[in-house]
Amino acid sequence: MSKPIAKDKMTMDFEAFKKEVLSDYKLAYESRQASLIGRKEVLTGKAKFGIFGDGKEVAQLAMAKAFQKGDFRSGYYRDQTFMFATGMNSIQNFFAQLYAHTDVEAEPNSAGRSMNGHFGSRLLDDNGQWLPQTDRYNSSSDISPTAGQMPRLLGLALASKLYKQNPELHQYTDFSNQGNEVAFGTIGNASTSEGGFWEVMNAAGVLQVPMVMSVWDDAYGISVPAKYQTTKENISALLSGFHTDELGPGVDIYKAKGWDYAELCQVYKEAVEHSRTLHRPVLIHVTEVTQPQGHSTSGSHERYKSKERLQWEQDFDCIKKMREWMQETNIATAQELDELEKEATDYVNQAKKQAWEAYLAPLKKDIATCIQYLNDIDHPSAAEAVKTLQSTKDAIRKDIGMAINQVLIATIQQPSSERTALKQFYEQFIVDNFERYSSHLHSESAHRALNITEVKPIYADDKLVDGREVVLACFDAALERDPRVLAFGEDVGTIGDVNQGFAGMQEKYGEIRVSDTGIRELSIIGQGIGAAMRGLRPIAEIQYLDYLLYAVQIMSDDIATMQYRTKGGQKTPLIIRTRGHRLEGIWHSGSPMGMIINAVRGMHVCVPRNMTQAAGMYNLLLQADEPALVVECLNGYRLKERLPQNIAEFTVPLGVPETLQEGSDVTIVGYGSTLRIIQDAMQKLQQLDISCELIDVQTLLPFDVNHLIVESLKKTNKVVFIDEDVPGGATAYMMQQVLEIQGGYNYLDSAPLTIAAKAHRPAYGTDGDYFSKPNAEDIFIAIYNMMHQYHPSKFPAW
Ligand SMILES: Cc1ncc(C[n+]2csc(CCOP(=O)(O)OP(=O)(O)O)c2C)c(N)n1
Ligand SMILES: [Mg+2]
Repeated sequence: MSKPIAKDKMTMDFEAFKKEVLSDYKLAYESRQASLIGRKEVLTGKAKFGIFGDGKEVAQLAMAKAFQKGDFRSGYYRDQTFMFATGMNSIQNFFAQLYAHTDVEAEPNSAGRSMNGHFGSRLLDDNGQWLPQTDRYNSSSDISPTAGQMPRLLGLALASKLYKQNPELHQYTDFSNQGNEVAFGTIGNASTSEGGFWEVMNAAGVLQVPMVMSVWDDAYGISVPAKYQTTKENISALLSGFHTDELGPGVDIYKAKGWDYAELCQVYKEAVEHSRTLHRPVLIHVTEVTQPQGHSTSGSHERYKSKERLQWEQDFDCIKKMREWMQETNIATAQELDELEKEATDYVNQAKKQAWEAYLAPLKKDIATCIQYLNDIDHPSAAEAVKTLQSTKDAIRKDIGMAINQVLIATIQQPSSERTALKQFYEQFIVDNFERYSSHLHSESAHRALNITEVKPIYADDKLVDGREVVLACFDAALERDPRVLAFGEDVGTIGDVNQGFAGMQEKYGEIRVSDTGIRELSIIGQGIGAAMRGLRPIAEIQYLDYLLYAVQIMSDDIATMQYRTKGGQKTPLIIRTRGHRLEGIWHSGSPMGMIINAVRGMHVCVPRNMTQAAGMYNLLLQADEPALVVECLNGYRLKERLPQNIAEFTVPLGVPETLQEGSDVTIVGYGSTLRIIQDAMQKLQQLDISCELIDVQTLLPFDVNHLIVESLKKTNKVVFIDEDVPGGATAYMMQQVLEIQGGYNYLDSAPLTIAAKAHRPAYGTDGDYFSKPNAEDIFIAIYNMMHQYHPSKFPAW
């Protein structure tokens, strides 16, 4: 009796299996068509640049099968098939991105801001609040720097470990099902040459996190073959020492061929299950991958690939091989497949057409409106502009901007109500395009940092403690209050950081929340980025400001662009803590603030002068949903401060300078450790009856949002900007803000001045420091000379 049932079941299973395989094949074929057609769209001028996932289709089908709801992807520009297979992108979305359609519904990855192939899912709702993650597939948003996806990937995987191992986090079911989620990384073979790849693989092995790293190995990185990229031309062979063995758990290595559907499905199933259940990182080396159209639309691969290689790529094309396999195993006939391919091609052409029409529709509307305004203007330039707009094929917004501007210039001497109407239309056009192309540099949610209210510190008595005890009390309160808060970095765990700001915290809150990391600044920050994207509140510590440079790349490329490049679709409210400005020597007393603030627009940069201000900023940032860097003063931990009674609640608002001393002759603007040196100089100046007003900017980004500094200039009519950065660094930035943005030049009676460190790094020793950085004597002389020039009879030459 059981036999026929089994046979039926087999037949049913076969039918289901066939259906699944055919549906996979169809999707792979559609994806291939999207690549082929996409390239044509670029070459015919409808899109500017194209980079496609052809050759990588079949492996991505297998990866998608193992991808579950709640999981995350952190990948790169070849992953279109995976995005289609998981439904995170449609083919129409794909073309919308190719055309740079700025509508977020049409192009959910980046609202037209990123070039094609830069994927990402919407993690936030329209108000910037987290959407649930466990009920859907998730992809972090791609960036172009090769291996730039790696640091973030580590954090996405680490979050699962944190959610699993800390029972207090089990309540956050929108973010994790007790840590059951896997973070999937993808990377090209050549990009594994980057340091960040190796750093993250090692860190993943140390941390033992559920991370599945796929390498799409097509043996090239643009034109450069594997022999110049990878020792022995084999990344999995190189990584074999990472494999779990008798020495301990590591990163388990799998291999599969990029054209072998059955093998890929099997390997992905096994590897992902292994990673998910054991929380073990794995790497899947997908070999024998091709690039049918070469690297991108920028050039052809015939220039650098041999005839043999090109022939091999044709023979081992994954779609061709999958088709052959389906025929050989009687899954489908040639006729069935031909039909399916035709359907797929039609479908893609249709999607392309719809995407193009949807992209053009608002443009056409804007052009029609613009023409209406132009037609109202009685001037030859307007008729000319209309003609140009009408004859330009697929005119874009740039054409509108140029046309209107041209007419406004030509009619500048002929005011009319029609010209005013055109000008108003132009002004609205600028506003609309600001929204399209420049919104969301920062969070625009209700929780943005500038929305968090100030709570002043309250003091019970005048008792003084070491500065480090103030930040320690603040961190203790934060860890106590919110299980999502965690801190990590070099020496942060056992000893509670090199300056004891976390002393005893690991003992109190456990290793899962306060932990030591390896010496790997880039991935410490990456750990924070990914964890913050999954709803946690990490404080990632970089031991000294001088070593932040290792992480500035990822801060700049990933953190600072995240809100912007997704038009508010993703955020990473990570706090980076470090200390700088002053200790000893070339690599322990740097203050490269100009470099930093210019690299991380999109983040906040706080420069608290003491530990109380720092604590107030941490308290504020922990309530906000934005990423920030806090640079504490290295020489401030043992200086005495009062401990606020409301250490857990008080906040220091961002972008609000504080006047530390009032004065009438000169306004001095500075921050951080330098303020104490300035105060020394001010005492000397006071002896000669020069009264200085000292302002601490407190945060460089944002900078004096209420324009308080210019109010001081109105009184003193003179201004000096002082810090320990190189000349023309952050002092130049502060000067631009005050003189240009705040209109401070209107109130000046003498040339503005910047006083900075020497252009070199600070030399070692007390004298090295004295002659490298602005000292009280330098500051005195510079300001005295300013006063001499202003009033030579009262202040004779120095
Ligand atoms: C840091 C950085 N350097 C250089 C580039 C330019 N670039 C873009 S893709 C690429 C080659 C990447 O090759 P591979 O990792 O093998 O990926 P594939 O394109 O072959 O899939 C290069 C050099 C870049 N985007 N980022
Ligand atoms: Mg490659």
